[in-house]
Amino acid sequence: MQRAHQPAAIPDIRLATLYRQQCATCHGSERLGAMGPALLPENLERIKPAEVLRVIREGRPATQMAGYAGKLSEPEIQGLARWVQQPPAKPVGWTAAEMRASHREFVKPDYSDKVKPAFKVNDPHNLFVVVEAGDHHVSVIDGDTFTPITRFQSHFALHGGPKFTPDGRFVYFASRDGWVSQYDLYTLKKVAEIRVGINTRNVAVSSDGKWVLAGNTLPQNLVLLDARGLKPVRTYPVKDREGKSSRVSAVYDAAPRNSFVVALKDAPELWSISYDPKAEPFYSGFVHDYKMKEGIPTKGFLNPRVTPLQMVLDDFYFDPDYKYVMGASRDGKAQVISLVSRGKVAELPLRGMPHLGSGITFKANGRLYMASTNLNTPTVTVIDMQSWKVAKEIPIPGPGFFLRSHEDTPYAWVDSMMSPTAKDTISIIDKRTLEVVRQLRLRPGKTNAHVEFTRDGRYALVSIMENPGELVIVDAKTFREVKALPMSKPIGKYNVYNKVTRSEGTSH
Ligand code: DHE
Repeated sequence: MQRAHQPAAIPDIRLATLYRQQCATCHGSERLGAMGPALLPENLERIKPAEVLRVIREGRPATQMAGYAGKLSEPEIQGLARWVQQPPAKPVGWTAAEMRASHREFVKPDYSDKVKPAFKVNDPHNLFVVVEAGDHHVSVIDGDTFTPITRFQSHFALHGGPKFTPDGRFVYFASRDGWVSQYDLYTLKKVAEIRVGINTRNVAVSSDGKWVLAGNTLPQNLVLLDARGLKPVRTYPVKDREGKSSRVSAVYDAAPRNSFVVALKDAPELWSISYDPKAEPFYSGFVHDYKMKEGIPTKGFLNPRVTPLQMVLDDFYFDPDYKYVMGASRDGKAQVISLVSRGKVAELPLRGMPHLGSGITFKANGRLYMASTNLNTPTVTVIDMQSWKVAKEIPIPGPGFFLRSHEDTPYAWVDSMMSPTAKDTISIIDKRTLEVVRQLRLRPGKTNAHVEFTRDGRYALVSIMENPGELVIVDAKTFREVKALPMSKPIGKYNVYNKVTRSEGTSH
């Protein structure tokens, strides 16, 4: 049988040279990223191999990334696409010196509370920050008039919710490849940025507005930054009680407890780091290489305190007082942990793959409930937070990712974006009856997902997560569309007031 002619594969050594010649200026000589994103397997794992190939061949619109079709041969393009998805010959790291060298302060803002927004806006607390993943931009939208105020380029692939200072003036973004940026919503200027790692999970901002904590998976550490200008203050290697390194799953701000909470991906531990200067000292019971020894009293302020867990739990939801945390493991087991007694208080009988991180709380019929989506089961699970029992599994047309509500609406809105057939459906749940009362398909066939309410709960903003996509504004009482703004794959949108007041219907 005659074989079709296959061009000979290009040897790695030639691909490494091609990379140096064609890609290193923007993506860094060690593939750690520079003006362009890092090109390492960890950074590319969320991009389909066919998409990597397409971007090298055709470029990425609205960025500096030009297409190489015509400049490189097809086997060279295919070889490079394969090569950047392989681990590098030498393991990569990110040193403290590299982090410090990446730090840039663009402006020195006047931090006094005399400063007011430099543009016309009725209510600076009703601004929305919209993360547009299609072309890596952020839009700021006036939540009273639904008009765009500004749009600026972000780092590549922001992930997680932007976090705000308590006054709502400064917002912080984290990119998957380690950049943390501070932006001033009053002057509409980027204040500072720093690259804290090669792979970052997310950031949290302390409720006193003084600290930003970033959690990394590469290197496996936490980086504490000064919230005013993002200078690094301290790096915490993430090692468990046996000294074994762990990736960070996420960092959270437990405002009522004046502390950060850190979820670990590889160790059965939960960490709290108090940012209260008057925090009580504690016996660390915690050994690692930054000056803490087992059993030695440790200053409470800015030192990690470990809560041992029975299993690795890495997706969390907190009760409104941050006394309890509900945690889920990768294989779907879930428990309630007390942050006060630092131990397990209940098992949660959940099915599938609960997405506690998307949870909301609400009061109905005299009970406090928590509800969250499930990444592989077409239900919203409602948990009674007094008994820690499942109150109801509400069926929706497909597994959902994001769930949202607001104190001033009786409804919770959930997408089914994990389902190829129902990704265009938003289900509206009545919080009083725990029934789906309405379904919206704002743009049939397209991903309709991630809802956030205006400050007063009167309107819901829904992403059409496509490129080109839209931000659709819907009247939360009549469910009628009132306006749509063109956007480039808007992933998440965040209302300043709902975030800084920790609305029970949104993420914190
Ligand atoms: Fe996220 C938040 C983890 C995939 C969009 N995501 C978070 C948070 C965590 C998390 C821990 C809370 C951090 C915060 O807001 O500070 N996400 C994970 C994963 O482990 C997962 C499943 C796989 C991964 O590769 O990380 C994952 N996330 C996604 C996506 O595929 C999404 C849909 C698109 C994208 O851009 O990556 C996505 N995640 C988001 C968004 C938030 C988020 C929009 C903020 C939600 C909010 O409304 O606050």
